[in-house]
Order: sequence, then C-alpha cells, then structure tokens
Amino acid sequence: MKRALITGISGQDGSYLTEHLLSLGYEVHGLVRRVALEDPTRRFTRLDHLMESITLHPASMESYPSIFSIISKHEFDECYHLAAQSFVAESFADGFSTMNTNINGTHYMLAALRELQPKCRFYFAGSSEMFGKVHESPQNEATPFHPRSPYGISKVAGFDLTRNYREAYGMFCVSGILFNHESSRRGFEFVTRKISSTVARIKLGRATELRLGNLDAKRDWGHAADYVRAMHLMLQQPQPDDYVVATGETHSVRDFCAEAFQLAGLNWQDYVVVDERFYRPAEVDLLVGDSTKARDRLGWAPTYGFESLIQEMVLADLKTGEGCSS
Ligand code: NDP
Ligand code: GDR
Repeated sequence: MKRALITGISGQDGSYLTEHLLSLGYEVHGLVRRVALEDPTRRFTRLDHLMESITLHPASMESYPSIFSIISKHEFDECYHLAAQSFVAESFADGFSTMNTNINGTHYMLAALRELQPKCRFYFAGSSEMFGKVHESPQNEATPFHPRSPYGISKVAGFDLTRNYREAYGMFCVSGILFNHESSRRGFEFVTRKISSTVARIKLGRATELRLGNLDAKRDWGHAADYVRAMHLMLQQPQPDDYVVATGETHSVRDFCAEAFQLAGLNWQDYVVVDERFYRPAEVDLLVGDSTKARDRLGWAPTYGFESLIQEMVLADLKTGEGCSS
C-alpha cells in the first residue's frame, strides 16, 4: 500500500485527489491548519464523507518546524503540495501573505523532504496564471512565463524551486501547470461558482442580481475530478517532468454566464450587472492550454467539457441554494 501526504487537503482539489487515491488503495494523510482541526464541521465540509478514511496532521505552511515534525514521523511515497492562498484577487489585496504562504510553504516542503525523505515523489501545484500576459496561444510547457499578479509570481517561484530541487538534488519533483478547474466544490469567490450559485439563488427567489467584473476574460475551464487524475499520473512516470493540463477550449466569463443562466431557464442579460469593484489591477485576458504532452505521455484526457461542467455546477447549486450574497 502506498502512503501519500496531501497539503491543502481541505480545498477543492484536495478532496477530489483524496477520493482518487483512496480508490487506488492509498493510505492518505493530510496536512491541515490547527484552527481547522479545531472546527472540523465548518472547515472540512469537502472532506466530511472521507474523515473516517484519512489521517490529518496539524501544520502551518508558514512554519518550517511544524512541517518538519510531521515529515519526520511518517514515511511517505508521494507528496502532493496543494496548499496555497489560491485566490488571485486576494493576492492583490495582500501580496505579502500570499508570497509568504505560497513561496516559503513550497520551499519548506521541499527542504524538509530533502532532509528527511529524499526518495518521496513531490508534486507542485503550478498554474496557468504563470503564463499571465501570454506570449503565444495555446500555451504549452515551452511558453515563457509572464505572471500578472502576486499569486502568479508566487507560482513561478514555486515552479522554479521545484525544478531546482529536481536538478540540484536529483529528487523526483514535478510541476503540473494546471489551467482553471472547477466543480460544485469550488470556493464561492471564484467566478464560475459565484455564477452557478447565484443563478441557483435567483431561480429559487433568494437573489435578484449577479454583480461581476470583467466579462471579456477568457479561460480554459475543466473539471477538478479530471485534473487530479493527471496529478497522480505525473508521479507514476519513470522520469520527473512538468506537464500542462488543460481542455484546449477557451470561453469568456460572458459565455459561462449565458450557459449557466440558460440551464436555469433564465436570460443572463436580465440579471448580470458589471461592477468595477471586481476588476483587477492587472488582468489575464486569455488562457488556452495545449496539453498534448500530458495526453501523449500520461494517457490523460478530460471527461468533462464546458457544457457538462456548468451543468454539474448549476444542478448541484439548485439542490442546495447556498452561495455568497455579493
Ligand atoms: P483551494 O483554495 O480550494 O484550497 C487551498 C488549500 O490550501 C486549502 O486546503 C487551504 O486550507 C490550504 N491553505 C491555504 N493557506 C494555507 C496555509 N497558510 N497553511 C496551510 N494550508 C493552507 O484551492 P484548489 O483546491 O482549487 O487548488 C489547489 C492548488 O492548486 C492551489 O495551490 C492552487 O493555487 C493550485 N491551482 C488551482 C487551480 C484551480 O483552477 N483550482 C489551477 C491551477 C493551480 P484551509 O481550508 O484551511 O483554508
Ligand atoms: P482565476 O479565477 O483568477 O483565473 O484563478 P477566478 O475565477 O477568480 O477569475 C477568472 C476570471 O474571471 C474574471 N471575473 C471575476 N472573477 C471573480 N473571482 N469574481 C468576479 O466577480 C469576476 N468577474 C470577472 C476575473 O477577472 C478573471 O479574469 C483561478 C484560481 O483557482 C487560481 O488559484 C488558479 O491558479 C487559476 O485559476 C488557474
């Protein structure tokens, strides 16, 4: 039985990856914040159904000793480092803490593994935000990075650290360059879930409008359940390498709105209000990924398309009627 450690296990991807690894017979351990452990009902909603099958350890991405302590007590075959301040807009509001968590957290994980378990295979959650102001379309593993936010910069630093540990110390360290992936477990602050949850609330008579920023931004949106399979496959390869994971299709925020409202039998133009508060100081206008390498070498392919992704999200939100109020 293989043993895996997941940081950020309480997040969207952490929950899907846990399900996937358990289904493959892994023993799954998660690293979580102590405050979360103290309030499991509110903080582990995505893990509720898995709590009996996993082991959680308290640690902070800001504290090397807390990470070192956990890695010194258990042997891990694979480590999936997903913990991060992942909301791009928040990284403009507080760039310092985003950098601290994302860059130092990654460095601490790599340094502790090198010291204690250099044979453990390491996955870093890289991002299409590293491409930022894109130099070419579609983007692949050779496309230069040009990040446009403190978040994007922190992910470029994490990518470089990961590659450097691979090259300098011969460790099996890889980065997945994952494009946006969503689901009915997505945080309500991200645009797709903000749209699907507000569509549901409007349909159920609990909201009257949807306030959004830049409707022209284009993203390559896939489903998180598909993308965690690629993370696992990257760590099963004979040699460590970095891979782009994407659907290859791009759509605007406006397209996403139109599709989501239509699924609920509504016209988006009757409800969407453009609000400048949701514009970013520097925008990433267009992302579309070329995942040929992942498809050829990992045998990976997405099962969800644009319409089926939105359908899963809107139908789930119509069932619960939950959501943010902005
Ligand atoms: P989420 O925001 O849903 O989850 C982030 C996780 O990181 C949560 O478990 C959170 O814990 C944890 N975390 C945040 N800050 C800290 C900290 N200081 N110490 C310990 N844990 C912390 O993100 P996703 O699941 O969507 O994404 C997973 C990873 O993949 C992230 O690194 C993200 O940047 C990256 N990524 C995501 C993409 C996407 O489209 N989803 C695309 C490309 C990359 P808590 O629950 O306590 O807040
Ligand atoms: P992103 O996701 O920044 O791509 O990062 P997000 O859903 O926040 O934004 C996507 C695009 O939508 C535009 N937008 C809005 N965004 C939000 N959140 N709220 C709004 O009201 C709104 N209106 C328009 C944004 O300007 C942007 O262009 C996500 C995160 O998961 C990162 O962690 C990950 O690395 C990248 O995807 C790939």
